[in-house]
Amino acid sequence: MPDTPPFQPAPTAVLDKDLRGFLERHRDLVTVIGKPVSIEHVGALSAQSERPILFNNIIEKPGFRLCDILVKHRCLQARALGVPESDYLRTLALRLRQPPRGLVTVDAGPVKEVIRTGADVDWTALPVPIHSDQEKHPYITAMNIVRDPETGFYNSSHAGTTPLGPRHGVVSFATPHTHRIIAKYRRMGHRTMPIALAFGVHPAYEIMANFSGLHMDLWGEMDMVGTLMQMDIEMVPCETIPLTVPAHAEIVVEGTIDLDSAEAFEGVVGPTSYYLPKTQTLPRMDVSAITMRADRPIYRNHQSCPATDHQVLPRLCHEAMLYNRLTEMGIEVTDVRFPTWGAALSCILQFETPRPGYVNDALMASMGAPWLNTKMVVAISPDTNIDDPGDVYHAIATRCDPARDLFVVPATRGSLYDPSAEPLEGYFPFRLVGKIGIDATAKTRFGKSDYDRIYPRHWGKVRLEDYL
Ligand SMILES: [Mn+2]
Repeated sequence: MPDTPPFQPAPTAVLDKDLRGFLERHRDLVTVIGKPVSIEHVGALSAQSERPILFNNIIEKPGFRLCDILVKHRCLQARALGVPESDYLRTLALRLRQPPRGLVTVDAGPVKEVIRTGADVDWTALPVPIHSDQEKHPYITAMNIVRDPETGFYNSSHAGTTPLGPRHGVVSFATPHTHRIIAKYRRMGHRTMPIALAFGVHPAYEIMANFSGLHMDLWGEMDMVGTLMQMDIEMVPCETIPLTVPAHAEIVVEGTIDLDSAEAFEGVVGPTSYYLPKTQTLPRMDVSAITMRADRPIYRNHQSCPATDHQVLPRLCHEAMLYNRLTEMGIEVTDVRFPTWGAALSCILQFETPRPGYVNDALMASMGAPWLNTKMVVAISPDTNIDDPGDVYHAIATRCDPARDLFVVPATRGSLYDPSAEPLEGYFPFRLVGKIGIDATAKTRFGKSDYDRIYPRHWGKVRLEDYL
């Protein structure tokens, strides 16, 4: 008999089909800004919010609303999946192990209430903010959809996109999977690749769209959204390209990537909050249609610095995949976290050590992950508060003997966004860096009770605010 029964997530409340339904259902968490706000100030204001924020009155863009900060914290991520916070990670991990539900094509949907094609198309009319004081151009962070020309699977990512005119711009494809799909189009003799940007979808779409890793020929991210949400995902055909798009999105931009183009472009705001890489060579995108809702469509922004959804969202499926890898070893995982304050370079593993030896294997499995986000991996015990950087630091300071409880691996794949990593001559923008694994778990070697944390008498029971 297994020690624990197989995990069954709590029955999911039927999720909302769209972003506006999600925002309405979770209005207890949403900060609604009714005062007039300049598009210039949207980024700095969004980044001060820990919760979903909705701007109803953008001075320069009266026809639109804008929202951000949908998944920054666990409590928000759990809302996106419709499960209690305590069930969130293992629910995501379980659903990623299930077969793709696929997509349902329908004839019509709210995203088709307004259709603009030809000379009526102008994507600079959308409320696209400039994200940092280093950038000269507005920066689109929407979910994009491309189709693998061999398998037909719908791949999604959030490639940063810069509008440079009413109907053209450049796209920074960061995920290796999209590069492979582009290579397939080229190999098959195509000069262009159809692409759609979907703005304002339920946040569960975005969690799935940010998957990156080992699914290559099993499915595309879009094919798994219904698996994650436990519902059919309705897609409508595009007006000008042979793709389907989420019928319940707020806004969709249709276009093509010019596969012969390579435009020099200045850098990007990396999730490390540095302006790296400083220069890029990017393909051109030509826009052929915009469709959207009629009633003040909600533009979804992902403010990219300093600590926002940008650090968190692309790492949520990583956490679930690491959960699965550690669980395969027989570890009962309490949590896996790429904390916002880890700059997308660090990961924290939290578990009770079954016996000596597990921690280093767990650290190695995570340090050797497919992505470039595990430069510094820290293992902690369940009594360390993973939400508190100070508590994690305390565990490193008190539970790790650097002479025996950490190890460094030289010369591994570095992040493009890590200024400490060595730029690789001839392989721009790739970099080389070492990795560190830190065992900051409670150990029993000098006496079990040595690691019991102590707190004041009545801690957590008496509250200062009751005496103010
Ligand atoms: Mn993919």
